[in-house]
Amino acid sequence: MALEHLGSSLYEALKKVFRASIVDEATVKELVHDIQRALLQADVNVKLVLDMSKRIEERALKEKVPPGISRREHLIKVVYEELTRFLGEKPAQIKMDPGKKKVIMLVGIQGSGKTTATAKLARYFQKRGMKPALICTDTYRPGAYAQLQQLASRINVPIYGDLKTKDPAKIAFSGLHQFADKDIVLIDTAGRHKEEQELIKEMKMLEGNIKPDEVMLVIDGTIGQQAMVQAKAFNEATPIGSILVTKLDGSARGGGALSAVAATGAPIKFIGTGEKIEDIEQFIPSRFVGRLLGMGDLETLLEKVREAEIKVPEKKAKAILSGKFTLTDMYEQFEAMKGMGTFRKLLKMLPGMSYDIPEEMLNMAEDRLEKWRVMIQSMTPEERNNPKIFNASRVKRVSRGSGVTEKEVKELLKQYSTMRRMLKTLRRKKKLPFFGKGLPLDFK
Ligand SMILES: Nc1nc2c(ncn2[C@@H]2O[C@H](COP(=O)(O)OP(=O)(O)O)[C@@H](O)[C@H]2O)c(=O)[nH]1
Ligand SMILES: [Mg+2]
Repeated sequence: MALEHLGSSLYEALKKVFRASIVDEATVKELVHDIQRALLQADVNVKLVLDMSKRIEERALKEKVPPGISRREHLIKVVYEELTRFLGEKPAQIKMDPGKKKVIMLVGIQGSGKTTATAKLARYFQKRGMKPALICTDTYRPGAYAQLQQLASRINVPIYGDLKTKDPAKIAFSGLHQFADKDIVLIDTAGRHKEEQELIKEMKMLEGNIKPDEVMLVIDGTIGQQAMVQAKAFNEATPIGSILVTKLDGSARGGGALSAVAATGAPIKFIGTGEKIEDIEQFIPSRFVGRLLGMGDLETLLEKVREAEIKVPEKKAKAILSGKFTLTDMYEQFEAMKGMGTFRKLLKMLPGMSYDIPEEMLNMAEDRLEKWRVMIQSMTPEERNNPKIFNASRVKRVSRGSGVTEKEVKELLKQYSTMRRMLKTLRRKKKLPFFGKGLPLDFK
């Protein structure tokens, strides 16, 4: 799924922020760069990309971080907000007046997905307890009525059509008359025009005749940035217009279409995400962004960041990097790994993403942690800070004091010196190193 691809590259970018040892200007710049690349790959307009990334950078670097949230959380929040703003701030709703029938007419060029969308919408409203009905006014394409009829029968929704007349307005009138008792009537139209101007003209003519409550333009999401032209013309031509962007499942250009439409200010109300009748959803920018990033809303996202964030004071991180690494530090690192369970779950939420934390590392951390805690507690502060002083009698004492074998104490000390050695070799790197097989040492 194309948008999923955009989502996973955006999430890859954020993951770096989750894992950076410190969040500084370089982190922000790298993130902005990664986001730019992800959006450009999804065919989003260059100017839009630059505008948005500039805003992210400015806000992340200049805004005062509110008390109670970390710089890291603030950065994620800024990204989330700017992505949401970029896709249109408020969700556009279909307003239903109780007791009053709603008539929605769907227009769009041939193949954009009108007929499918008509049935999808019927299903959408049916599921929400309303009584929908369909009218097919496509007298142009052979088989148009049969296509809609087939979809309608699958969801058990009544349909009106008339194969004997070529007059779409006449069909619509008869259908509306027949469906007087329905909550919502969806009118499918013929869309033979490749030309936007012609399409808009015909839409206006039909609209003038039928007088629907709402005209919904169906735009094929695979056309990428070109969607802008249609959305703009439409938005200018009709004050009661809304937009449904289809095929956001199959296209590498989905991000382009969506952002192009959003940029025109035309309200996107629904998106189509597959060929099946159920593959439709209301377009709620903030939720959509959350899903793109693999998380629900901003709060859930921040919660995840907090879970992933382990507070290792910067001073301490620096001390470790400069070569001071004690048993206490090591213990804290493994304690920190306990939080990895949630972090791992989070990473797995995005389909198609595999982030492999070796299973044995996690298990080891959890199983042994308790023992290590006891062993380290049985040590003197001097031993903890300078494990080099351990000799046979000290090992024996700790083993007795903590109820483990001497072998286990030695193992702990061996783990410690292995980690210490690794840290030494990685000392010059800016970020805190990884140990084991790709297990981050910390997430601060
Ligand atoms: N993958 C995918 N295909 C879609 C979607 N919406 C419509 N289609 C397909 O696009 C083609 C044209 O759809 P149709 O509804 O007949 O378009 P119309 O000519 O505008 O009425 C059909 O093969 C549909 O199955 C969508 O959201 N995702
Ligand atoms: Mg059709």
